[in-house]
Amino acid sequence: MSQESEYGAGQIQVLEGLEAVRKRPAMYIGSTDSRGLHHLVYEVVDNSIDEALAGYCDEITVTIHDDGAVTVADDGRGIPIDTHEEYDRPALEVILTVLHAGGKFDNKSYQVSGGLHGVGVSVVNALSGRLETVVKRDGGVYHHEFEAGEPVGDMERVRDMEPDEETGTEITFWPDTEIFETKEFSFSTLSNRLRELAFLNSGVRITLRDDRADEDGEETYEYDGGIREFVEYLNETRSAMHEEVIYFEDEDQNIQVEVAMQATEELQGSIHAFANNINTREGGTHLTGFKTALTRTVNDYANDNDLLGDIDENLKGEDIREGLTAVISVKHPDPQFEGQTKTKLGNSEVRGIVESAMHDGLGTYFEEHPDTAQAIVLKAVEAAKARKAAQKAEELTRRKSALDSTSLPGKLADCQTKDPEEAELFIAEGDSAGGSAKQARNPEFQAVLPIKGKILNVEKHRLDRILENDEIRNMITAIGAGIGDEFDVEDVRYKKIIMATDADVDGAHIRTLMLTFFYRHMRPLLEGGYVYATQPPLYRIRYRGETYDAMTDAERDEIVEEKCNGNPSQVQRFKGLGEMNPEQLWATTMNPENRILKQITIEDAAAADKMFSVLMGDAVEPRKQFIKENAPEAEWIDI
Ligand code: 0RA
Repeated sequence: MSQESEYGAGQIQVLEGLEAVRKRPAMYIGSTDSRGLHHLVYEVVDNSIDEALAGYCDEITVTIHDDGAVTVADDGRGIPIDTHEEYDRPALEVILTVLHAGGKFDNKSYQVSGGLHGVGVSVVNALSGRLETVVKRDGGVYHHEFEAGEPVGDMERVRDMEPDEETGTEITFWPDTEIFETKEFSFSTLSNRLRELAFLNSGVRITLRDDRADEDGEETYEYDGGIREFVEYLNETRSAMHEEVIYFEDEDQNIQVEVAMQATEELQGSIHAFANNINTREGGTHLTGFKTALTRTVNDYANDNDLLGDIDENLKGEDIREGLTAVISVKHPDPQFEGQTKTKLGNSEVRGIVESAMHDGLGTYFEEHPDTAQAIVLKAVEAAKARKAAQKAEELTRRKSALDSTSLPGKLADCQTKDPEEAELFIAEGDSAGGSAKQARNPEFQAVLPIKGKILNVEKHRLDRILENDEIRNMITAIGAGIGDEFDVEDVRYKKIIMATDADVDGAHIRTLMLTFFYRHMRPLLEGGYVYATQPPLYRIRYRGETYDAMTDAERDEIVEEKCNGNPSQVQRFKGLGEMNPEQLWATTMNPENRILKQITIEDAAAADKMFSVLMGDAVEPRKQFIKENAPEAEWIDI
C-alpha cells in the first residue's frame, strides 16, 4: 500500500489486525455462510442500538440495496471524527480499522449490545470489499471510504451541517464476495432480528427497507411497550388466560432485569431469554432464576389457598410452564457467555437477582389478581394430572418395549452401521414410498422408516396422547434418544434424519407436522442441524442418452431449450416419491452423490415458535393470513 509509508509503524500493525480477520473470518463472525453474512448487519446495528441505549439515538434505518450493499443509518451522536492521539488519525478511521477499537472510545459506562461475537464495526469493514461512512457531527458532514478494510484516501469534511440537521452515522458496506459463500440478504431474516431488537429496546424505531429491483418493501418496528408487546405478538394466535401481560422490571448491581409473561390456554407456550439483546438459546442463570421463582411462587400461592386438590405433591416447573409465554431480558455491564454456541449466560449473580425480582413481582401480581392466579394454578394442576397419566402410558409402552431402543419398530429397515455420524434415517411418507426407499437404499448406512400419512398434530395434544400415536412412537424408538425433557441428543442413532415427503401440498403438510413434533419434543435435533428434507426433482428429461433433472417448471423449460435443442425425447413428471421406481429414487433422492437435501435450521427461536403456533394452532384467520403472505414457501421459511 502506498499509504503505509505516510502512516508509520502504527498503521502497519493496524493492517495486520484486519488481515487476520480476512484470513479467518469464521473466528470473528461465526461463519461465512448466510448466517455470517447477516451477522455483518447485526454488528453494525448493535453499535446504533448502543447509541440508543445511551440515550442519544431513537431511529435506525437499514436498507438493502440492489447492488449487494446494506446501509445502516442512525441519528446518534455520530462516530467521533477528531484526531485519535495514539494513532494520530481521525477516530472514525481508527474505529473502522483497529480490531476492538470501539471500546477504547467508550465513555459509555454501559455498553449493552456488541453482538453475539461482539467484534465491532472494524470486522465488518475488514470483510467488506468496500465500505463508506457518512458522519454528521461537530457541525460538519464527513466522508470516509475503505476497501477490504483499508482506508481509501483521507477522511474528508464534505460540507457544513445545516442548522436544523441531525447528527448521526451512516455506514454502507458491500460484503466481500470472495469471502462470503452467498451475497443474498434475506428480508425475513433481517426483519425477524430487527423486530426482536425493537421489542427488546422499547422506544427505538427501526425501519427495514428493501430497495432491490424485484423486492421493494418497507417495515418499521417500534414498540413503546417493549417486551410486553413481544409477548402479545408471540401470543397473537393463542388464547390468553388474562388480558394484561404481567410485567415487572428491577435493577440491582447495575444489572437490569425485565420480565413479561402471559399464561395461555394452549399446551405449547414459549419462553425466550435474552442477555444484552442476545437470544440466549442455551439458557443460563437468568432463565434458571426465572424458572425457580416461577415454580416457587405458584406453589406457594397454590398451597396457601388450598388449590392443589388431590395432587399429592407440589406442581412441577413443567406443569406450570405449560402454555406460558414469557420473555426475560437482562442487561449486564459485563456479560459472560458460555456454552457450545456461546449463548448461555454464565454470570452467577444474575440468578438471584432475577429470582427475587420475579418472586416479588409475580407474588404481588397474584395478590392483586386472585382470579388469574387461581386460573393459572388450576391449569397447572390439569397439566400435572396429564403428566402423571403420560408417565403411566410411557411406563406401559416401555414395558411393551416400544420406547426402548433395544426393540426397534417392525416397520424400520435399519442400516448396518451403528455409527450415528454415518447413519441416515429416511422417514418416508406412505407405504409405497417407504417400500421403494427400502429397495433403493444403501443398507450400509441408510435406514428407512415408512410412516402413514398425516401424523398427529402435536401442537394440540399433551404428551400422554402423543405417546399413543403409533407413527410417533416409531419415530421416537428409531431415533433412539427419548422425548421431551428426557430427550438426549447424545443418544441419537442417526445424525441425518431425512424427511422424505412428496413435493405436493400433502407432502408439505406432513413435513410441517413432523417438524412441529421435532420442534416441540426433540428440539436439540433441530438445533444440532440433524434434520433434513429431501428435495426430489419434479421432472426428469431425457435427450440423446442423457438424463437431466429439474426442480421447477422454469428449470425444466431451460433444460429443454438449452440441453435438448427444444426437442427432448422424454419429459417425465414425478408426482410423488411413491411413483418413482427404486432406481429413480436412488438416483434423484437418496444417492449422496447427487441428491439435494435441505437442512432445516432454527435461525430464530421466537420466529419458529410463532410459525408453529400459527401453522398448527387453533386460530384460523392468522393461519390463512400467514400462508397468504408466505406461500408457496410457507414451510420453507427459515425457522
Ligand atoms: C464511539 C464513541 C461515541 C459514539 C460512537 C462510537 C458511535 C458509534 C457508532 C456506530 C454506529 N453508530 C454509532 N454511533 C456512535 C461517543 C461519541 C461522543 O461522546 O460524542
